[in-house]
Amino acid sequence: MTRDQLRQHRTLGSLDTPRATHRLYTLDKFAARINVHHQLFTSLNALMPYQSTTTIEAIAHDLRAARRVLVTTHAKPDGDALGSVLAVLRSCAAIGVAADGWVVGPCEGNLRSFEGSTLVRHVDPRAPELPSDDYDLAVVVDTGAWTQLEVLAPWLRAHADKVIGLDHHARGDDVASRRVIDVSCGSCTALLVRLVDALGIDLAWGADAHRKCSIAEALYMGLATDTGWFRFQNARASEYALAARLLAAGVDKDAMYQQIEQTSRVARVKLQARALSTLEMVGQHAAMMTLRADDFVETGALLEETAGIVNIPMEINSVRVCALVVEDRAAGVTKLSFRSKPAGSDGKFVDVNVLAAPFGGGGHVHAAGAKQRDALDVVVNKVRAALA
Ligand SMILES: [Mn+2]
Repeated sequence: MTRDQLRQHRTLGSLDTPRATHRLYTLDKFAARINVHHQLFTSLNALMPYQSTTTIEAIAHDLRAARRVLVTTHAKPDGDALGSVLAVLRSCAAIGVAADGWVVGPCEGNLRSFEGSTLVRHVDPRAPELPSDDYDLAVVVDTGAWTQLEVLAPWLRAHADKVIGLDHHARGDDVASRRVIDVSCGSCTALLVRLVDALGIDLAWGADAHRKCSIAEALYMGLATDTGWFRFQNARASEYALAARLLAAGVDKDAMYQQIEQTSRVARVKLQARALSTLEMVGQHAAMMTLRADDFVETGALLEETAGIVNIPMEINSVRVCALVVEDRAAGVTKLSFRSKPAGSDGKFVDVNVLAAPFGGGGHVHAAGAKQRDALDVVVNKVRAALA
């Protein structure tokens, strides 16, 4: 069990929302047609449901006509976000349009290793270097939420007329008035393959002698990671069909799996052992684990290496909900992570967003977190009581 369960929760969260009504969409088109004052249009746009306002073909046309393109995605990019950025950058290169990636970090090194010679600027959010005005088009992929764009949000607001969006999430803001949103895509890259096709580019474009750095590889990185390597609900026939196309285009799936998923340090696996040694069942359906500050000192693991550990007790048949309590001595807080399984055959599940609320936290139905000022042992007792 690794980070991919986290990805599953995010993806499931985006799939369970019904599509917005069609009525407001027509209003959006009406507003555009009568060319209302820009500010009015912007405020109308903010009220618009998060759904497509243009077509892949129109975006392909915009890309061909562009002089210099900025490509970005949500901060702390995951495999789908970075894969989407790389796929658009390589597509621009294939049609001879200059393009730069601008990504707000941090981004895991195992993902960055797929960049090859494709230029991606990793912006440090604490000391951000911002883009110049020398872009006539900006493409935002795998998000449409202002908060996720962090330090790049002001630049995108200032260049709103140049921004187009491609996303597969159900919720988003008015980052891109021209956008294509398809929640039926298992990854953003599953949407982007239509753009690559519309541009008439070979999926193997960019491949080196070792089959690396192609558009297909970038698309597969997003597809494989967002579907939990084709195990989650969002891996449907269309995702397998796309995988087949990408493998036929030369993707080395076994090398990619190793390069993305099997990169833990020894210290991280030892930290995992520490967590597991504290595993406690609370009743039949809840599990709790604890990591003390000393566990990090003694294993040499970093705080960020706890990612995914909370999910391990999900392997237990009866477990429906898990909690991981982590002592962060440097920050003087105790961190809580909660996860739950989707509804089983009896239709029952635990809403961890509700569970985290009394701890001053929240999140999603199946993934939530919180921070407490109390000492570890006090928090552990509170969590045990909440799970009982
Ligand atoms: Mn995604």
